[in-house]
Amino acid sequence: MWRYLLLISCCCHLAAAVLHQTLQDARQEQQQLVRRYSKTLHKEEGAIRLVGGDAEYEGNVEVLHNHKWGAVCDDEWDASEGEIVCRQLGFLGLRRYTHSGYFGPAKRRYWMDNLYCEGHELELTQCHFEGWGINDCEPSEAAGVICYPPADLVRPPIAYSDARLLPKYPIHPSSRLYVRLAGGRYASEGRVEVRLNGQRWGSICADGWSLLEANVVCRQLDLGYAREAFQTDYFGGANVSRPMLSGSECYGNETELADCLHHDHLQGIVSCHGNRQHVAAVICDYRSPDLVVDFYEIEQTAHLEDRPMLLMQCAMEENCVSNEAYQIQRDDPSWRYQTRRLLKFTAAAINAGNADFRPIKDKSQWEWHMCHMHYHSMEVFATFDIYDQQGRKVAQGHKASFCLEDSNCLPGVPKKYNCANYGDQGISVNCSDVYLYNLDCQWVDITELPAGSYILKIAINPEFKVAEMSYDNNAAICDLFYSESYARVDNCRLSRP
Ligand SMILES: *[C@@H]1O[C@H](CO)[C@@H](O)[C@H](O)[C@H]1NC(C)=O
Ligand SMILES: *[C@@H]1O[C@H](CO)[C@@H](O)[C@H](O)[C@H]1NC(C)=O
Ligand SMILES: *[C@@H]1O[C@H](CO)[C@@H](O)[C@H](O)[C@H]1NC(C)=O
Ligand SMILES: [Ca+2]
Repeated sequence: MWRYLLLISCCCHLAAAVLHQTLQDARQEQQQLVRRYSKTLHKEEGAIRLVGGDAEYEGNVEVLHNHKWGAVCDDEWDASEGEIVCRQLGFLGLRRYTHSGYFGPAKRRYWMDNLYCEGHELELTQCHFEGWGINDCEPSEAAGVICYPPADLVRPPIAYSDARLLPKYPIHPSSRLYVRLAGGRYASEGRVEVRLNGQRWGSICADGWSLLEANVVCRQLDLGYAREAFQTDYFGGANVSRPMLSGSECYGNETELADCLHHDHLQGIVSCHGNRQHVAAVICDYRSPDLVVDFYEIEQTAHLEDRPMLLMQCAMEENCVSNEAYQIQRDDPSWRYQTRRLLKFTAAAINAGNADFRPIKDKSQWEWHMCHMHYHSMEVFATFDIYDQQGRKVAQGHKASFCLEDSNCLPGVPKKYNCANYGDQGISVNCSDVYLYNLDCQWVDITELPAGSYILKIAINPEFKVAEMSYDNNAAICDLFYSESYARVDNCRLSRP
């Protein structure tokens, strides 16, 4: 009897203590929340907010700099950045990060591009980025988040219904999905119209419409490959053609749009956000480039180098070292004599398509990179990442931009593109652009990586921003063995970024 009472009393104490701790944690959390909100409220430098969503915990990200709000670009935007945003705003965490103007196009100038957060940052402005206002982004590249709703002590948890997180399915086999293009100047372009058996023709919601979906439409219609994917009313908007399908999401290799995922058409769910006039549209073309990673070079050339930071000032300006290096630069007066351990390798991209690969940006918009003395025509051309055996990213190279040129061509194919002297940039059919291991930034900084077995992933055109025939050959996934004195890369295979 006593024992039971004792036990109960113990339990009560314990429960009370836990509750007390929970309440204290919650209170602290709420105070932090209030502090961060007040930062937004009082328009302090570095404040962030979400715009364009249906609830306070979702939207495109905007950041305050010089008393002006600005957008954030989706180049290199992923879960690590989204997590910082959600936590900075006091939400419980990130449900999903969004890109391609998921919550509508950017309405303000871009303040931040190529953000890179390590995960410990408390605010977005503590992460690495190109510098205030430096970007190469179109309005359709706005970055956003959907956070978990806030911890709310007063109100019961919000019962939220988030249309964008509705389950998605392929078109049910009992229905047939017909597809056509309408409103274009040529048969090969227009808004995408669909008809489910028994219903009328309608358009597709613009939200999230990208080259992956557009490629499937062109393939299904025997019109070749997507040259452009638009979210637009240029070929007639939602007034002309009401959306009949939403949430469309293709992997890229589907033969028909019906095989891609969509919101549940059997339940009649059509959920559009962003600009409600805009619908999905494409331009198809039989000619298209197709870059392929040449992994043979990677396996042959991978090796380690310990490089003094003294020799890495350009690389540091271009974000080619891990964040720890910047900390050392700030905190250690003799930082120049410290070294970084680099995994270096040669990588090459071959154009095996039937059209030249050209940068998205016009020459006039290229950025001059003082350090490396050439123009960068494409901000995110390649990514180099290292994952552990559980699939967690443990190191990443920041070699985001390149100057594109014909380094080697098959016999009989003349070289056309050349970076020197403000030359035209691109990769011709049957030519390859080679990035030799001795180039600056052609590495992953692995100084903090413990010895072990890892996966090295090298991807080109990783965000699908330039049209290609296929993206299934744009990445090489390789085994990496690292023993502190040497590194070996082998068993590479082609994959999607
Ligand atoms: C679309 O319809 C809305 C409401 O009926 C109208 O205000 C708008 O002007 C229309 N837009 C176009 C492009 O026709
Ligand atoms: C597309 O690729 C994925 C991943 O490689 C594969 O699982 C799927 O079966 C492919 N689908 C088609 C239609 O080929
Ligand atoms: C590229 O090479 C392939 C295979 O060698 C050949 O069939 C094709 O005609 C070449 N294309 C051009 C434009 O050189
Ligand atoms: Ca490709």
